Amino acid sequence: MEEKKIEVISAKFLTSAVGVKDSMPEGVAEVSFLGRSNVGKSSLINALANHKNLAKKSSTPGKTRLINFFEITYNTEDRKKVHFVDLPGFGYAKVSKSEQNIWQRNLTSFLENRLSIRLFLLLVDSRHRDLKNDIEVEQYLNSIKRGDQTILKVFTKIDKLNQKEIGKLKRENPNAIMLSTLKKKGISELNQVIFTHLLGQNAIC
Ligand SMILES: Nc1nc2c(ncn2[C@@H]2O[C@H](COP(=O)(O)OP(=O)(O)OP(=O)(O)O)[C@@H](O)[C@H]2O)c(=O)[nH]1
Ligand SMILES: [Mg+2]
Repeated sequence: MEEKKIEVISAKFLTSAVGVKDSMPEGVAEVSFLGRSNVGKSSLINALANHKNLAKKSSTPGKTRLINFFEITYNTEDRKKVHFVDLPGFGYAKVSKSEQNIWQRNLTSFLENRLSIRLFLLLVDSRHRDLKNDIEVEQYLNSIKRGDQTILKVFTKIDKLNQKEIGKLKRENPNAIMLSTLKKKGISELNQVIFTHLLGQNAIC
């Protein structure tokens, strides 16, 4: 049989949830997209799913206020499915403190109790790599991570870096995933990584 690369053949929005209680039933393996507001979470979901407007991207930070579930179907013979979960951005300063606290509680409860999560994708803007907020989120994820879960750091918007800066980023983070949704760089590679992590299979079908 001819081997072919894993690709997403269809993607659809399933539901939005406020927290763990009104989320999709558990069962299908999930990848959670985390990162500060405006880092490019929704754009990345659209790029991976090869779908322009699946997840709403916006120039207004904080657009994604709910937990959004998407069903992703791969081109395997048995049409394997996973869920992509788009989470509200951390560190959005323009909403009131009390609203931020409610988000935070809903979000942490979701991350700590949702058994279906296999992979936490922590998106970090490649231009701003040592922000306190991102470091705190990474530490937090490490503290809640179960044995069957993985945290992967992904550097976004590398089209904003020059060659010298990309070289430095690579030297400092030899195994990191770097991508640009704008230039479609690193997207296919990340799709293979997600498939392998979520379904425990080689990304060849
Ligand atoms: N230059 C560049 N811009 C990008 C890239 N990815 C996303 N953007 C832009 O960054 C902005 C924010 O993108 P979103 O995908 O909405 O970010 P988000 O993380 O979902 O933001 P929230 O929903 O607010 O948490 C948009 O204006 C995108 O067009 C990229 O690879 N390169
Ligand atoms: Mg978003």
